[in-house]
Amino acid sequence: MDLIIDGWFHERGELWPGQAMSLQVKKVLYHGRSKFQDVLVFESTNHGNVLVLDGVIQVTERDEFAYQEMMAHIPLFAHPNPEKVLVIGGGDGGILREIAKRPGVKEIYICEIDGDVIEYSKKYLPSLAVGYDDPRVTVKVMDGAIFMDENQDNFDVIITDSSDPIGPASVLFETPFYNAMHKSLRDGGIVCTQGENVWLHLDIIKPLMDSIKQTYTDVEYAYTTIPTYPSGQIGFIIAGKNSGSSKAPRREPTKEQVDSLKYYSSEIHEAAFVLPAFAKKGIFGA
Ligand code: JFQ
Repeated sequence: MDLIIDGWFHERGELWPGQAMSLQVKKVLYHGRSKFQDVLVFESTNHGNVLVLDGVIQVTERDEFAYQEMMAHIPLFAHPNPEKVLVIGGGDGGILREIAKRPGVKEIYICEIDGDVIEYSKKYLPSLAVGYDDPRVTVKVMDGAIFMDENQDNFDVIITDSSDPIGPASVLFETPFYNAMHKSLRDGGIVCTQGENVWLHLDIIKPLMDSIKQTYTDVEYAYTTIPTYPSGQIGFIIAGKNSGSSKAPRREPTKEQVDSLKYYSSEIHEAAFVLPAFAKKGIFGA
């Protein structure tokens, strides 16, 4: 399928039938195949540089902060004292950039399976890949499940910044992966994972959340708004290992952090868990 027609990139996908996000292309910066997927990076007319994997928009420079900030700071501000953090996926580095804003964090690990995503993000998405420059970061180009198996009882927060459940990331939406994260968490730890969209994917979200309730103590759902993801929003599954609820932040951002944040605030942390009635019913029942 042609991704770019008449100078416009169209994001068509099995997971959002009958709709497509389109962005106008100024210049293709890279297009090739990694060991795992099709990788496209283009400069858009109005959204900065854009990373696309297997035809699906991963980030645009214009709105990526709405996702990365919320995905990182909801679990980090919900946890009383996160010192050791693991990121699975997230090869663009944006989540690392956000975690690095927290001085209390001592060690940050990232497991990205596709080294090409890291390489091309460093080249074309420097404002995200700056996350790799933090000295607390250790990079593992490997399968996150294997790394977690080798590192049990180890992390305060695990963030799974994955692509959609079609292709290389599909295992990340299954119960065994959540069991592996649970084993790799310290007591009191929190996981935050890419949780798709309530307009499109209640059939994926509900059974997954129901099943992980058998392992995790606190299973909650929050969302952010982001114009270039399907239907303009994306959710997060947030689950704890005896953490208590993550709905209220346990600390406020410092003045310096507030200055560096464009989307996250203590107010929006709490608001993000308030779901429209249909979504609340669809995920948690009546
Ligand atoms: C950004 N760091 C990773 N994650 C992007 N449909 C996903 C990409 C595909 C989308 C949902 C989010």
